Amino acid sequence: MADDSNFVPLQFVELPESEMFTRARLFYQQLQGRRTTRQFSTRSVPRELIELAVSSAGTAPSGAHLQPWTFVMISNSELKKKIRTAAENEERRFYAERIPEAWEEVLSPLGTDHVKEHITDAPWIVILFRHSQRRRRNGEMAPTYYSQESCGIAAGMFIAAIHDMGLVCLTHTPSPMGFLGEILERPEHESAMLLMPVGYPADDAMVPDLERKKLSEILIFKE
Ligand code: IYR
Repeated sequence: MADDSNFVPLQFVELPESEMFTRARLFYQQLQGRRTTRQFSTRSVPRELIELAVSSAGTAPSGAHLQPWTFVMISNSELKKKIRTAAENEERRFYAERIPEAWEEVLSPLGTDHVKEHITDAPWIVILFRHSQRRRRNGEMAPTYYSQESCGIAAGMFIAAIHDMGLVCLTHTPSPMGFLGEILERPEHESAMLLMPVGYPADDAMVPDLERKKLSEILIFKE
């Protein structure tokens, strides 16, 4: 058992149940309005807004509290162009040669292709790097734990924060994305996991007419 001196009292504020219901409904309603967007306006967005979303993401729980993530925020046009070119080169091969039939079956209704305008249109590109290892104070490398889960949770919190502040984002996964670590000069133990353009949607942005699964399809009760 850890030494008590490592612990502080939990700052828990209990809410009346009626307020819990009100908040829970509002939160759901707010998230229900989120849509992944592929067409971005070039309109600028203050850097501090995106920094706040990264701060929110950084509150995510993580395996052994190792916080195995680095977020790289890019607004530099030259760098965005370089990343877009590299992503499109990979994606061109993916769509033309590598895409398995079963994958094409579920992707074609979404109308995606190798052209990635969002990388240069969006004012900010946020790239989430997952740490597969950590560096000890003495410089030695040691494992991280549940880094996929931890980064997945952090990404979800980032996406929710972006939506909540009234902006949109796309969870883009150029495949493979090793080029991002090279271009952004990240250390070997960090691998790019998500590339997220963030900003305002284009005036004529369209999204697929999707339906979300009903609660009864995603939830099983054992009472
Ligand atoms: N990485 C490709 C393909 C792609 C894969 C999935 I799964 C998507 O939901 C959407 C696209 C691309 O970004 O186009």
